[in-house]
Amino acid sequence: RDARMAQWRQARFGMFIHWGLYAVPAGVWQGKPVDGIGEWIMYNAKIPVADYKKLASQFDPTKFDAHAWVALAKAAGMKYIVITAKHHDGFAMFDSKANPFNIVDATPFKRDPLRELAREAQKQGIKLGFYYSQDQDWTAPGGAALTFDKSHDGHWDKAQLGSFAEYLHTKAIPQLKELLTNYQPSPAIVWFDTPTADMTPQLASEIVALLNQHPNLIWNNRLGGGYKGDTETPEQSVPAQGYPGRDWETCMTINDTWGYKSTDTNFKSTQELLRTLVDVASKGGNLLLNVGPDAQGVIPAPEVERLQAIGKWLDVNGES
Ligand code: FUL
Repeated sequence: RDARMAQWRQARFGMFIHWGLYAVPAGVWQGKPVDGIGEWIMYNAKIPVADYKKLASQFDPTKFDAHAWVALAKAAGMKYIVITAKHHDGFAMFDSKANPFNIVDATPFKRDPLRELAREAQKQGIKLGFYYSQDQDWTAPGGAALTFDKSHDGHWDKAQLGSFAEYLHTKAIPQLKELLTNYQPSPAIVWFDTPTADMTPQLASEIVALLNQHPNLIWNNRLGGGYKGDTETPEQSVPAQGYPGRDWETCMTINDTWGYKSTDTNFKSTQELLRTLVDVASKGGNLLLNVGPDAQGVIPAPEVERLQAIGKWLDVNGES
């Protein structure tokens, strides 16, 4: 475990990328701003599955440039990147044979950004990991939807109903296999998210069996089914004492959203971000700082500026 974690522990600073179909509505649905984080728009506006799926035909991020994204991460002093391969909306940002709701089959763009990023990450010498929403999936029958209110099970469209085990066996596990085997190099990290009670120890163990075929793989504590994974994942905060005896990574947004939202301009200052980075590093953790590219494939300029400024500061004051 120590050998596997050594590089991750030294990394200190990584780039989180939340990029998906939600960048198309960008926080606005039917002309009205929707409260909450951008990548949750389908849930918060209770968008019917069929309507949400139609967004794919409008998603053509021709300004996406894997070289530029990786170069930006490097310029910021980041040592790894974790990108959303599939978020809770169920849309795969990669070439998937397991399910047609993906960027290659369902959009005019037709390219696989994860493949392009994997190639660039290798060229530029930086690690790449994939975020995968294994439990919530709002467009696949049987996929979970978090319940914040106990009077219903979280779903809002009949098309979402089905067996969770079947969803796992026909979509999530096959797609995880694709992510673990179709990319060169294979991902360094799988970042799971929002486990619900649907993920029983038995079902989770099927995923763990798959993960165990990749002995160098690092995965976080959000799989569910009682598994603790390799890393703790405090969100939007730095734990006062760190996590003695555990590896940990604070993930944080630069503004208030993970996925692009046109109306969110509440950007933290470079100074505040640097303080957070130093705070995290001094307590032995990593900082996974998020960017939210838009529907053209462009990382918002205020985010780029801050990352470049952080990199300049690290060049003068950092360790490496
Ligand atoms: C959360 C998710 O629900 C958010 O959308 C985001 O991906 C964050 C990093 O994890 O719990």
